[in-house]
Amino acid sequence: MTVTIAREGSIAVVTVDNPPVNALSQALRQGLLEAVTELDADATVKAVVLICAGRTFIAGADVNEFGKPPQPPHLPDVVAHIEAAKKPWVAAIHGSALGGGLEVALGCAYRVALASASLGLPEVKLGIIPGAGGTVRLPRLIGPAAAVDLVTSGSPVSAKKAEGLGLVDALVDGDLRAGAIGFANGIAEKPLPQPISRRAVPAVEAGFWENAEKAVAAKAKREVAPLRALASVRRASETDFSDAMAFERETFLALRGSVQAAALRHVFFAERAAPRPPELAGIAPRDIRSAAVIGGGTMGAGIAAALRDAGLPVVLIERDAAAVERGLANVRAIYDGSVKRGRMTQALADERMAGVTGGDDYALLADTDLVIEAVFEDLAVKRAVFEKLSSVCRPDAVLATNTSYLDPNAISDGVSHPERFLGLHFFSPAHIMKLLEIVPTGATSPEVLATGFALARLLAKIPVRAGICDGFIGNRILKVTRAQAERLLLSGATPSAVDAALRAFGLPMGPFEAQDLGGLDIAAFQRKAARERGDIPFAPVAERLCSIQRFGQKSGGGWYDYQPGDRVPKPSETVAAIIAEEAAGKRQRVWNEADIADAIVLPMVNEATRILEERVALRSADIDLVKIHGYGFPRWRGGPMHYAEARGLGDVVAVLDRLAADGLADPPCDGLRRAAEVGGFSALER
Ligand code: 3H9
Repeated sequence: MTVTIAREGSIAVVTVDNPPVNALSQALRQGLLEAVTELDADATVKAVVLICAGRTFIAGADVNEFGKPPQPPHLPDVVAHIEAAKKPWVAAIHGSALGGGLEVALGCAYRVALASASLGLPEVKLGIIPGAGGTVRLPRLIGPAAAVDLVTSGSPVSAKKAEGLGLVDALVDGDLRAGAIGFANGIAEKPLPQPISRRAVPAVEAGFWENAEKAVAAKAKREVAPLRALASVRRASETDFSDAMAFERETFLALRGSVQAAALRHVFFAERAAPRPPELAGIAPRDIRSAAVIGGGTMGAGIAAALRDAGLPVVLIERDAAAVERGLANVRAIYDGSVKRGRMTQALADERMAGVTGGDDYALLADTDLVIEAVFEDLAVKRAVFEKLSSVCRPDAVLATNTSYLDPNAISDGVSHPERFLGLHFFSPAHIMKLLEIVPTGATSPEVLATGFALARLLAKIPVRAGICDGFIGNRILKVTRAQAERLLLSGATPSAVDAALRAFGLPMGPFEAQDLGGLDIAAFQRKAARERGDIPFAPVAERLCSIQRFGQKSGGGWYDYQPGDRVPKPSETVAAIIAEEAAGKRQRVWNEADIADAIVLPMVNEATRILEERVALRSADIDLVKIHGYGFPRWRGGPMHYAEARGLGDVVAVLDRLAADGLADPPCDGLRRAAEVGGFSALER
């Protein structure tokens, strides 16, 4: 039974049990409606506690139902019934009261919560707005300013903060059920409080809505839902309850079927599927209780902080005492930064730092469960590290390389017990970036691969399995992005036009701005290594910029010029002259924003399809996660593969054919043509 009723004296306890997160399925909505009717009719009941079994209070509408027509009873009606109940309902909240879950709680006369609980309306993160009175009741309960924050950000607040806002009436210590029953007994004889729907919305200062609109629009960029959510709170504040409810519902239903909502739902489910890939079901990971990092540079320090933040004791190994000190200072700088930004207390930072020890003696790793190598990208240097690790570490210790473009098979050559070796490719800054590419070699055991995924869960990262090729999934696609960007320069586009077009598409930065920020020297170094392997990377302009020491912001100029102390990119005459020389004799055309975005994004999709065909990625959704979490691809577009499918693969093929005919892109690969014929990438996912 999804909804059951028990009695504790004159208090009825309605328990919702709909694993895993008590999402508001049709059966649950029906069960709640019937509970109201039954308890209204029961004269022995004075008050009702609504509580949930399992890990959380109701976490929202059932996202699985969003692709289908809404089934009655509709949630707004269920909430209205609870609000109109003859007995006071008390929502007893643990875990998360989210979306429709919070809306149900807003229908209750009171809300009590464990201090560890959180409450929020995350709908905008799914491309929709609350659809059961969230935008209408919230401003009536906590005022428009706080309601705007909650609804337009989609971020939950802690129960303690919610209590301060007036969203929670009391915090419960210890046993929630007992505490909530105690609270219910305390209010059972009191008159029912005025339903939230009948309360007035407090007035706002002049200009409040205009300012809120500017702030929300600036943050949302091209995402639609946040501004629509704001419009709904505004309507709720300026009109009566039933008109506001109708406006909210209409907006909710319109957005529910939108392209952005479908993309965000796709990402929601892809993110939840990623940590538990079906091919590893039932394979037990090894225990990881201690970790070490070899190399204390930016990457190594970030990885050390990520491991430490997950509660592991960490040893940082460097060449000599001075390098150990520098490495530890790099880790400390990360924690100092967190304290400065208010993300962490000094005491917590000190505690984290106390769990990081440094040394230059590999013997310190004799009993470490996991060692991650993050030294210079040089095969001989890395091999030397693993030779030492092979001789000191336990045979069951997991050994990982953080290489971003060397071949892990070659690095692991000579490692004792090679089944315990794998690639763990973190993204910089490693303590912040969510993506983790997990790269098994030919010898990695399933158990060690499963350990990589378990580690990602521990670190709260999004893991994606990647096969071995130059650049794995993410950097291999990035190479195509950059090559396409240069192709456009040679055919009439400017760096600023390309960057502006990709920002308009939704990326936080264009490819040239991004290279200036990160430094052109890193890619130049990688191209040199690629040439030594016999590849022919395409970067004629970037090569020339590097040859005159234009490495980006750090050298005062790269693709753009920079004034000293100013990071604002200015078009560069030097660069324009180099582009003109390189473009001499090539056909020039006029580019608009949409064509530029197509000429960069669709070749990315083409390369991603090859990656799928070659089984370097197992699922197209994995590629979407890589681009969203590692490279800033707009989440609301669902990632490049979802974007291509939503746009229509036939159209993607046609555009690529046209670009290829003009020499501006590779023609669509066979896999892409095949996927277009059947209308999706699942055909390639074998
Ligand atoms: C809404 O409410 C609209 C209303 O305003 C309008 C109504 C008219 N539906 O994240 P986890 C599954 S919009 C269906 O790993 P955690 C998830 O796929 C909704 N399934 O757990 C996974 O399945 P599996 C607003 C859901 O403990 C399993 O539950 N609500 C839903 O780390 C565990 O998930 C939200 O956006 C759902 N709503 O975190 C809340 N939620 O085991 C989104 C989860 O098969 N959910 N699943 O892989 C969350 O934020 C987290 O799941 C939560 C638990 C914090 C609750």
